[in-house]
Amino acid sequence: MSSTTTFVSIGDLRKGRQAVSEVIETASGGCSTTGGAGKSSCGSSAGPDDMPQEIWDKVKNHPCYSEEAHHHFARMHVAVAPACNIQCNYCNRKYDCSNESRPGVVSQKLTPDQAVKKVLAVASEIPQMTVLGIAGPGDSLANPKKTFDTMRQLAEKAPDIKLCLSTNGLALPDQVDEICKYNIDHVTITINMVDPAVGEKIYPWIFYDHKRYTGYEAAKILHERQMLGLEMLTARGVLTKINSVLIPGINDEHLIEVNREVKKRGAFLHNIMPLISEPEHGTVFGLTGQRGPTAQELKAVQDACMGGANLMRHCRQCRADAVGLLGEDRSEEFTLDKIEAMDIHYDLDKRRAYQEKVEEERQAQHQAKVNALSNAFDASLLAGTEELKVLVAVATEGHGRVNQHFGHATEFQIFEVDRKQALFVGHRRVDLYCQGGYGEDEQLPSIVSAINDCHAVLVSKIGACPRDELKAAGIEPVDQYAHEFIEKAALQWFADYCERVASGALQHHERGDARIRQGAFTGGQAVA
Ligand code: CLF
Ligand code: SF4
Repeated sequence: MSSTTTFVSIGDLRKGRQAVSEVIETASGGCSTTGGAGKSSCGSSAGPDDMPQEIWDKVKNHPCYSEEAHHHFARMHVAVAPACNIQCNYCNRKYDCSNESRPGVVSQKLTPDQAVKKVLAVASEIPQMTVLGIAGPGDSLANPKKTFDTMRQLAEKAPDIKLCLSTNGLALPDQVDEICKYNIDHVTITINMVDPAVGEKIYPWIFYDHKRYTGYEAAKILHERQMLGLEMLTARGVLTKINSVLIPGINDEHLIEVNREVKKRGAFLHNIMPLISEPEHGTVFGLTGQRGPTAQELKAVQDACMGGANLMRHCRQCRADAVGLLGEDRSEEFTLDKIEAMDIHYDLDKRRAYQEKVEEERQAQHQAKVNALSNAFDASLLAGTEELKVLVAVATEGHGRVNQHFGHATEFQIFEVDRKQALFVGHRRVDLYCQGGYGEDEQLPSIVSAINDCHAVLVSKIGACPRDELKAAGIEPVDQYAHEFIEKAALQWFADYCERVASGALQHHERGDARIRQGAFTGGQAVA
């Protein structure tokens, strides 16, 4: 059953709906005068040419809202929101919010004053930290006093930091005014369904309007509040991202409808994340054996949503107290005792100067990609390769470059490359190969299987043993683009790959069941 507009309103909900139509009609007077959706082509890998300037200004240094920005800019979370007003079957309160965090206890819950001090400490040490998010460990809006106390102080003391929060959406319609008051112009709502029949398999209960609801009724209220909150935010110009947890067999195909419905309501981005359900986390799904999706299943659902709401594919399912670039965690450097000993100096000019340098590097990366596209593909040498499209895995420590040793990678970024573009499509976590200075050969099969749909892996360096193992699995190890920008390197490798295919030196095989045979890398870019 489609769920979007036909439900009977409940009490305040009815008032809320009336309120939102008023807001929509008077949208230009809100905390921002622009609609949230921008032009239809804007999205996580979009640039300034794809969206209005005022939207670009909001996303250009937000590592979650801009795929390009995540190579250069950092975010941090402060764990000031411990309580939650709903129960998700993928969450255990002893762990971080599974919506926004990978499981693992939050090291320290903070008061708003402690949180503000921590933000100023991180800002003075990490000038590329541009975004402060409140993402749990419970729900930010189930703890409105703590959340908005923190935001209010930061809006005054750290005016250059963008404010961001994530919520399950139940309390959202009541808090939109507060969100706008503190200029929180990025909000994430976790929406896993637009049909309560699906929702009741995910949410056993909610606590709403002083009452506990269960089953279908609970999911229906949550759904209506989520849709209403989304409409209210986009009407006020708040950039709104939707997170969805992909739960195989429960909402996988349904997420295509979710994507359609949130696009209709002006969502800026849709981030489809894999369910994490290890039994040791003690969640309902973990204990009942509900599995998460494979990387390939995740990509298939994301691909099926292409053409709808724009997709974010670089999410790292951060902890609720994460600090640093996406995918790295420096929170251990900023524990309360360490902050006490720090000389905190929040220097706005120094931060701006640093961020300008980062912006220059980012433009250089963009230009390198444009140049590679116009120079790398010599049509006369590449006949018959026009339709080729392959995945490559990249080892990177950040700054948008191929700058990590194979053995030091704990994840690979995955790019889909053809003759028109190198498009970031996700990342794959892997076990560390190099431990204590030595390669752990027993890790290799799991690393290879994590990237077994890729044709090549781009690294700054790689040892003889993993190189042989990758080649045997049909994955080309490539280290001659060390420290180059990623897209440029991927496009140049792909141009060479196409040349080898066009000349007959190499036979192209689709990855998956069909593997390139061992020994096929006899020329060109393969690392000898
Ligand atoms: Fe944090 Fe979320 Fe704001 Fe980003 S995270 S509150 S939007 S600043 Fe980002 Fe982390 Fe994914 Fe969240 S990578 S889990 S999407
Ligand atoms: Fe857990 Fe977040 Fe769901 Fe609340 S909204 S139950 S904290 S996953």
